[in-house]
Amino acid sequence: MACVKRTKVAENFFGQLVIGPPGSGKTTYCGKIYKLYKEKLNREVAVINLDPANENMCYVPRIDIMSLITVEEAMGNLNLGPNGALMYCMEYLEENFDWLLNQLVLIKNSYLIFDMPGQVELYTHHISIRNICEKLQKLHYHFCCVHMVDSHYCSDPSKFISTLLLSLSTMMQIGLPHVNVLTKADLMKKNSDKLDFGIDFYTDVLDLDYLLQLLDDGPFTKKYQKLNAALVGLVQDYSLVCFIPLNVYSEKSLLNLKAAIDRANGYVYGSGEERNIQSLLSCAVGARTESERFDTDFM
Ligand SMILES: Nc1nc2c(ncn2[C@@H]2O[C@H](COP(=O)(O)OP(=O)(O)O)[C@@H](O)[C@H]2O)c(=O)[nH]1
Ligand SMILES: [Mg+2]
Repeated sequence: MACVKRTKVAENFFGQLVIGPPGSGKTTYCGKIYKLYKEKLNREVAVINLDPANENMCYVPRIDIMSLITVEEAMGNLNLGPNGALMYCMEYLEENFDWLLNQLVLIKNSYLIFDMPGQVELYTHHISIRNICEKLQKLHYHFCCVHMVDSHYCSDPSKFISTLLLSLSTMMQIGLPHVNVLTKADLMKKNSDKLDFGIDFYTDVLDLDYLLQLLDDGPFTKKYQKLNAALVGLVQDYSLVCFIPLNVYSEKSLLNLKAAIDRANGYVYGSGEERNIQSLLSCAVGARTESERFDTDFM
């Protein structure tokens, strides 16, 4: 008689944490990708707002931190400024983790999209969001960070090197799989004649020696040649940062990003959604699929 070993398979949950500086396009993206998943891809999906100062939600959140606490309340009750109040709200959420979890467990079989607050210090050195993610990971929530940065920062070498450092330090601090995104790629393409390099220079981040030359010649940064070399060297040594361009108004662009995110958080393996041999193979070697190769058609 065949001996069948029964093991209880834990339920897995998948999703993405949409992070990035204020105004980078997080909320707009959450609204658009929610619609795409739901209406075009038939994926059960829920958006969760964890930004306690979110003003322009273009979706109906399934869970909303603003019903627990808002930045305005924290400012008024504790006499804090906007940044301090936001930090407080995230610490309050960490203390009230059960408030979040009790609602999350009610959302069955849905892919989760978290619209996160924008202050960068929450991801570069504050600990609450990292702690919340760690707790959820232990409960079989498989997330990746979708880190949105405005492509406007490509317009100036010193802004671009800051962007690279921000992305790198966020990747280190949060410790989740990461997909870095250059948002508003439509505007980037429109203004590409004003950029120092071709668009793929900013997305692929392969050879920063050219950037170093510009920094060393810049009116402000030429004073700091050793520092410039050290910063560029740091980014190159880690060799972790590259970007996917996103024009949120283009379906092709959203699908291109979706493919990378599905691989980063493991959704492509763990869900019942049709698996694509090509993407599995390319994931195994860490490559991009043909359709994900840099393509300016959609920008
Ligand atoms: N042209 C263009 N504008 C965008 C894009 N994504 C977002 N925006 C605009 O950027 C602004 C800030 O977006 P929002 O989603 O509120 O940013 P958040 O603060 O990161 O949540 C809004 O006016 C959006 O319409 C894009 O891909 N292209
Ligand atoms: Mg927002």
